[in-house]
Amino acid sequence: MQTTIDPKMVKTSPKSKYLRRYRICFIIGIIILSFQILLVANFLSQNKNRIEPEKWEPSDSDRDSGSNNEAANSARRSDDDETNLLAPQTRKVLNNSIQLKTEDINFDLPCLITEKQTLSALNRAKTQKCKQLIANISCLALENQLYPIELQSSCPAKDFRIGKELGCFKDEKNFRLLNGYFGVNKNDNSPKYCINLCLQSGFTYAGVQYSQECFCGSDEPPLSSKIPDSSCNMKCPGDPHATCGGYYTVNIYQTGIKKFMPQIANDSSISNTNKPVKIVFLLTLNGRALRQVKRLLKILYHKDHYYFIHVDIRQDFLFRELLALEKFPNIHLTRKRFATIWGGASLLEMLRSCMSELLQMNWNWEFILNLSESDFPVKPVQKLTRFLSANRHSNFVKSHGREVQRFIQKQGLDKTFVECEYRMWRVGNRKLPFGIQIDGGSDWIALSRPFVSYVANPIPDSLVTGLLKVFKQTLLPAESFFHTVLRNSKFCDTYVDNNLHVTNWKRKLGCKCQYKHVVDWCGCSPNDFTLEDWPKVLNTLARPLYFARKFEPVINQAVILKLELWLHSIEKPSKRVENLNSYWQNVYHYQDLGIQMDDALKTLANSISRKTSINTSCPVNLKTLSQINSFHLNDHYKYALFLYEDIEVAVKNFDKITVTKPRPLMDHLSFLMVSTDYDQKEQLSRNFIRILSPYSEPVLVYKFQNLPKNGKQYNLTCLWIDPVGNLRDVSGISLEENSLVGHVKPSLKQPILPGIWNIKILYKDTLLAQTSFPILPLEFHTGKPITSHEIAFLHSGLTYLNTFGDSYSKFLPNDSLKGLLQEKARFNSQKQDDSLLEWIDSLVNTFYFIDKVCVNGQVCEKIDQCRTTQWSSLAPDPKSAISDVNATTGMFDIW
Ligand SMILES: *[C@@H]1O[C@H](CO)[C@@H](O)[C@H](O)[C@H]1NC(C)=O
Ligand SMILES: *[C@@H]1O[C@H](CO)[C@@H](O)[C@H](O)[C@H]1NC(C)=O
Ligand SMILES: *[C@@H]1O[C@H](CO)[C@@H](O)[C@H](O)[C@H]1NC(C)=O
Ligand SMILES: *[C@@H]1O[C@H](CO)[C@@H](O)[C@H](O)[C@H]1NC(C)=O
Ligand SMILES: *[C@@H]1O[C@H](CO)[C@@H](O)[C@H](O)[C@H]1NC(C)=O
Ligand SMILES: *[C@@H]1O[C@H](CO)[C@@H](O)[C@H](O)[C@H]1NC(C)=O
Ligand SMILES: *[C@@H]1O[C@H](CO)[C@@H](O)[C@H](O)[C@H]1NC(C)=O
Ligand SMILES: CC(=O)N[C@H]1CO[C@H](CO)[C@@H](O)[C@@H]1O
Repeated sequence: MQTTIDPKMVKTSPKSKYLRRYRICFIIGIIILSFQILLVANFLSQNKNRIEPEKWEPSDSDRDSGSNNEAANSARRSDDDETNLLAPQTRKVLNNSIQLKTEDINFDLPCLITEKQTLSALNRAKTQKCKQLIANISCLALENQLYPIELQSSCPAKDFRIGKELGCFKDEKNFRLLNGYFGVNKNDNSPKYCINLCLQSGFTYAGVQYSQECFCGSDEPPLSSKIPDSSCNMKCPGDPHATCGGYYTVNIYQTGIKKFMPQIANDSSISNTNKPVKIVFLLTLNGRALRQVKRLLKILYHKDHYYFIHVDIRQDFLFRELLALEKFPNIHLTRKRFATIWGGASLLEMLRSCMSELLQMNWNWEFILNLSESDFPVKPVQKLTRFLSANRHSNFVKSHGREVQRFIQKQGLDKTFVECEYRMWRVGNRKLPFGIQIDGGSDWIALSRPFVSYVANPIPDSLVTGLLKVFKQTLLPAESFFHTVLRNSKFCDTYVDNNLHVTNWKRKLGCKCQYKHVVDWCGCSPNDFTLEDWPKVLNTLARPLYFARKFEPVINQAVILKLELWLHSIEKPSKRVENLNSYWQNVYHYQDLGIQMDDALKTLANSISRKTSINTSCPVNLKTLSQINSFHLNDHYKYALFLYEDIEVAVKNFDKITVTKPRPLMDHLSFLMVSTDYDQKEQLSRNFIRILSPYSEPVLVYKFQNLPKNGKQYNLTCLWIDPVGNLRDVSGISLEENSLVGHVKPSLKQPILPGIWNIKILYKDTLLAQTSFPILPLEFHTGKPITSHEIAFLHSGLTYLNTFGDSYSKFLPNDSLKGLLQEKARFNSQKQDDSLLEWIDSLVNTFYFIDKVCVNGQVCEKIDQCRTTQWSSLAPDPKSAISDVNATTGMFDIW
């Protein structure tokens, strides 16, 4: 058959029957072909779904709670939409035929494992202990020994009984008797299957119809719709002995639960003569934001409440520094500390441990309220106290508010997870126990003492025991364990659907699969509040919301100050408060245990001490480094502060940017820098000091401003040129009106060659700008002075072939220059001892400078005392200083 045909010819010679036949043939051919393409595409996309079931999942399903504000509501909805759009992007195709790397396993597998998810986890886990745990759990699950098959709800349900048959009813297409949920299952549908599904989703009635369909609803079907049983006569695919309705006829059953109605919280503003409740603020802390934690404690503190603090076991800095606060009898740090990862099952273990300790202490609290270092109140604590006093026995949790089956899938509740090596491994699918409702949502909660005693009882009842087994293998257990216990226990009538929090979701930024380094899943994270988000704070005013998150002073401290003033109903401080807009965050402390100081940071710190001793004629001790802090002023990173025994040095980065062609683009460049640890959510690098070593993964961070709004897209090219003049990577930046901030990450092989690297930015073959950055050679390796063996490996970089051809050669050094650079690099790579230090110092001198110096105690001519400066970490910081409780108010004074 001829494959091409000239359509003009067909038209111009309509009489030619022969050609017309060809045309028809051709068209049919095209139709068949496109149909096939469609099929293949469809197959491929389905296949992709099947191979990689990893779905996007809401980390923390906080919704904008109980909003009566239309704008806020629609904002939330569109934020939710973002999440769905995200899913395909975050999927990666897994290798379909996974083979177990048996050579990596030195124990006998307890059973035959064929499940791909398990095999993948077994291959990726590093230690034998973790591999064995994964195998043990997976085999128990396979043998149905891991989870309870069925659990009994103890939420009183009066006349409702699981599986009670109500008979056959007439249904209507446009007016369904059961309209809460609808599902089709061609293989498993049966009354039992459908009842379980509806019960799990919290519905009172389940109905099977047309053999394959399952309907759920909470409204009782009217007796008027009842018809003779013989009208329901279709067989069930999942149970040959049962009938599954018929054509618009439905067999309806009770699921055994009554219609769920969350409690409406009492309004505390209306006459409240209740005795005030005593609250435990359970602070679960991580990180090094000590000054922010103190600021939070200051605003939360009242002598009649309690402050119970869990610090992650790896964070000894925070723990050590906060211990001093135990001089207040109502502040306590637990000594039973856990290492918790995001989404990890250990979180639940930690929370239950804290709760049981709290139950045993002689503190007579009535509520536990969960907070972290990134929360801040949006109402004074007295208001919270009044509110909880009016709602004494209620439990405050926030439900996801979506369709339950969808929630289960998104949240991965139908998967078994195993936690080890600080990771949540997904090992396979599972069935949730029959007989209970599943609920979940936000993991920010306020629970009453009776419920806490029930759920944290050391000898729990069968419901809690069973659910603990399930949630031990659950991703993000704190987001659904308490909800599920609450809904299925005798406390079901105390459920208030409000977690008292407002969360700053910006899913477009926060749902970039944030946590895949610690979980086999995609997670989201809310954004930090900035001044721009202030309207969201104002919105909480008339609503029963008492906290907001997240706040992070290294990102934005201005909003924290504004909030603090707002809470104290003042416009501005009545007196001058020192360093109100400054923030210091510890990076290193000499007493730090466990985590070793970064080798590059230590190398830099030593170089800075050498640099300082040349500059000051003062007899100060620069030998012992005591602390490193990052200093932020007016929400901009300003200095790395190196505090030695009696002197502190403020170090700043030089910006090495040369713009060669300012117009029309580069005059809009607001910054350009190379760093590591880019935070996609906050759109900045968290490596403020910008230290890069042979082991770093550099990123170029850029920001443009006020680009002309002409709808134009600029595709820029970045050349990454190593210290010897080789092109190591080429990456693209695509600039449009709505992508003015961003980052590009080159793929550089480690160890990266130390020395000065260059980046050239091109637009259509024109050099627009360039910048350079240092890869610091190391004086230390894993904490010890580097050996000549390590130097040989680390300081020569990795030699590999260039694959970029000649197209950019005019932007690279010519051969004679390259020869010189290579000679120099070879010479450098052999440097040891003093000559190595000299090389380090010359790089440090090129990229960092000492802007300020102060002394502590020591008297030195012309050098300021640290305490009197406005930048030293020893300068006064009244906003974070905790002194004495004010006897009149029972609280800490603000500053
Ligand atoms: C998939 O895995 C098998 C065995 O582990 C391996 O031989 C094959 O190359 C892999 N295929 C891809 C596309 O990675
Ligand atoms: C796995 O199970 C075996 C046999 O029951 C046991 O000896 C081993 O300690 C378990 N290992 C882990 C890490 O759970
Ligand atoms: C509201 O207050 C009444 C009377 O004090 C109390 O019985 C009821 O349980 C309260 N409601 C909630 C949700 O706590
Ligand atoms: C340190 O010394 C160098 C040259 O010796 C000088 O240029 C620089 O300004 C000095 N810095 C300070 C902070 O004194
Ligand atoms: C820029 O690059 C993107 C993809 O990288 C491409 O879709 C777009 O057409 C390019 N735009 C221009 C103006 O070249
Ligand atoms: C190579 O480049 C250097 C510096 O750009 C220049 O001075 C030199 O003349 C060039 N040599 C050749 C052979 O082009
Ligand atoms: C204690 O608080 C009261 C009321 O706010 C205030 O007037 C007083 O000055 C505070 N006392 C001290 C010692 O600051
Ligand atoms: C249920 C609960 O209390 N959850 C949270 C308590 O606070 C930490 C953060 O510090 C959350 O991650 C928990 O999930």
